[in-house]
Amino acid sequence: MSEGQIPADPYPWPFDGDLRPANTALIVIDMQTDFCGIGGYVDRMGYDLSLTRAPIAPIAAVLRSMRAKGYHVFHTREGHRPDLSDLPENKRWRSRRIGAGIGDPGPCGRILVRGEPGWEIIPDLAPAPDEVIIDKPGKGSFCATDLELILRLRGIRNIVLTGITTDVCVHTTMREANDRGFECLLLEDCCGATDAANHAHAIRMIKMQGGVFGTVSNSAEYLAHLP
Ligand code: C5J
Repeated sequence: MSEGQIPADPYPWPFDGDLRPANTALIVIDMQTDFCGIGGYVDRMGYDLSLTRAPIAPIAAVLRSMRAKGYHVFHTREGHRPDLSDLPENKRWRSRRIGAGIGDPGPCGRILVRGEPGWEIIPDLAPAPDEVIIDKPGKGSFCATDLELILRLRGIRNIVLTGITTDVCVHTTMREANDRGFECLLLEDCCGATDAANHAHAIRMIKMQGGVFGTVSNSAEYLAHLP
């Protein structure tokens, strides 16, 4: 491992040691009430909220440090237009089938609809005024958004992935970013899934083939070595 690299598995990150605030962004994925709050989408589906709330404190620590050091920070929100014109029929049908219909009313407003209380990012991780917010209709953060354009315009090459859920929106985003040539690091305690085994398997998948989508570290190692 050289100066300027983060200890990670299966390789220290970034691969070439070029880690600077100017070329590196933190992405905080979908830390919305719908995914980790009482009465939100994940709660309505009956999953254990402690799993998707576990990354809140580690993400807050990473956010504090990266903000202080001048790194780029991005946030994403999964959600649909109020008229649901960007909601695929099969996505709605599947969600209704399990009692958490996207677009339907719930305790936090209409589920996964832009502008509703459940769709908001939780106050603990509220974006700062100068941070980029990407609204996405799907699981990946690059699909039908301007994320790639903004990353390229800013000269960002390294991406640190955090948020929920590890196996769905975080993994999809990491795969999309990797295919576009971005150098990806996932912080495992800064992510959570609706199922603990799926979280573990999603982490394991990244480490295959020498780091098939990037590499994996944790917030303590990351913060101890972040220049
Ligand atoms: C899901 C997400 N799991 N943010 N969305 O539907 O991972």
